[in-house]
Amino acid sequence: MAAGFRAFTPIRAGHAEVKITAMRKLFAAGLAATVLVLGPVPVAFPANSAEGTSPASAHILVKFRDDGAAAGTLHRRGLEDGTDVGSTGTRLVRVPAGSERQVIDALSRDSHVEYTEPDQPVEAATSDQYFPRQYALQNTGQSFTNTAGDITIPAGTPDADVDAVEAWNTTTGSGIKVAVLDSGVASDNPDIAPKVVARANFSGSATKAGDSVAEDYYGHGTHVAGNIAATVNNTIGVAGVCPGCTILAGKVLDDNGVGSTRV
Ligand SMILES: [Ca+2]
Ligand SMILES: [Ca+2]
Repeated sequence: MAAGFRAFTPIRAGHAEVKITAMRKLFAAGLAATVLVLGPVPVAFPANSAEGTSPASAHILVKFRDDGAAAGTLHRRGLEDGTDVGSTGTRLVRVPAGSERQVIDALSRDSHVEYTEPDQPVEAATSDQYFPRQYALQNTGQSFTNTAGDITIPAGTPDADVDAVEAWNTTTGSGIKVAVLDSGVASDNPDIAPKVVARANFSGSATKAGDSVAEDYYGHGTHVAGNIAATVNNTIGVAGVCPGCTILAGKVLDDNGVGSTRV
């Protein structure tokens, strides 16, 4: 190998870290950006509710570490067994109205209890079509089926999420540009295309005749960009975790999702 020659290292979307010095230089020249590293695409699809602010409902939710200890633990506090909430393993337990927080505090200190929380009214957090499946953003213990309707995703653990809905009350990332160095971003995707503020093609795939920009014919980059900044509350697609962010679409993987460190 000649001195200074850098080995050609194939990179496939989702499998490896990408080091693209040349591209960084080009992007950095005109754009301040956060550089993403390619990684496995999270299976992120909705959870469609946010906790309301109404307090007392005379019920609380309780999940026990050992369900065999549930009845005894509740009876010692004068509470009934409660009813199962779906297949989550959580119980809906009736408590005296106004005592919800007091009972929760007491049960939270019990070693048999995994978690307990108020049973509060919820309201739709966003109108996005698939937000009810985005349990990574808002996990209410929801169960759902895939778009084909042939796979059922079992209920997860409520609140095992990134608290995206709560975070949006503080910031949606407005003013932040995120560089997605991937297979490009589809210009005809109405949920993410409006968020793309710059595009550059560093891949081996030339823009095809008729394309006004370097398109994403592989799909991975569009998926990643959508997870980041898909338009929220527009009734379509998903909600991005950072819906106020904009996207710098750097196409470094070709139309087969392959690139190299030399770019
Ligand atoms: Ca949460
Ligand atoms: Ca959307």
